[in-house]
Amino acid sequence: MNAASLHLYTADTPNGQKIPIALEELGLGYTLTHIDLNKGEQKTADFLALNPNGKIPVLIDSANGVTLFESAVILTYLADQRGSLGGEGQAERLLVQQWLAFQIASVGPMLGQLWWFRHVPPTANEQALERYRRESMRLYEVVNSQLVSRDYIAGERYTIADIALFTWLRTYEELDLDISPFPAVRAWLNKLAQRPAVKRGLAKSRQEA
Ligand SMILES: N[C@@H](CCC(=O)N[C@@H](CS)C(=O)NCC(=O)O)C(=O)O
Repeated sequence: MNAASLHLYTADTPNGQKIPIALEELGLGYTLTHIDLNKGEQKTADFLALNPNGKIPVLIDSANGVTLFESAVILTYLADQRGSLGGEGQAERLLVQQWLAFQIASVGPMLGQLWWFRHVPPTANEQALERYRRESMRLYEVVNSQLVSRDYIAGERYTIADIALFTWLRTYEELDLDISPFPAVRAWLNKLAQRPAVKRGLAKSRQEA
């Protein structure tokens, strides 16, 4: 891997924002193609050749002949290549992977469904909204219960697991969720939002930088 060899396909969504943030944190240069999800660019034949699942993000590292989809795997690849942000020692590395899996398997799907049921159907499906709202609040509580006694989700070090959870948990206003019962999550969100690399990564996702 070298800076010139990295090309990212992404969009301004929680899964899409994670990778520019990690690349900025790791100080890696990269080129970037924005995929217009509303136009269905993620379902074109060219894109499906990169990711048969038709979703962003996708990272190509031409120096290593690697094409990767699934954001947790891309984050792990970048952290491994750089020897940074992936946790130190087996115990911490496993904790990072555990919280990454929790984000991918639970936080993303539940908050994603809540977003869809809030913003897309012309008439509200109250049962679906209630189910995904309750489950989302429960997941905020899980994260809050950890952050009351540690600085970051996997311990005292900032890692790719924080990045993955951050881009999702910061969307509470769009989801109409009241996070006042979770002060540790709010403080952690504010802390991460102030990191220069996080600001740069979000701006890149929005095509502002
Ligand atoms: N588990 C995947 C989820 C990827 C994902 O859902 N991407 C969304 C944007 S956040 C997407 O491409 N949606 C467009 C579609 O499904 O057509 C990951 O973490 O990379």
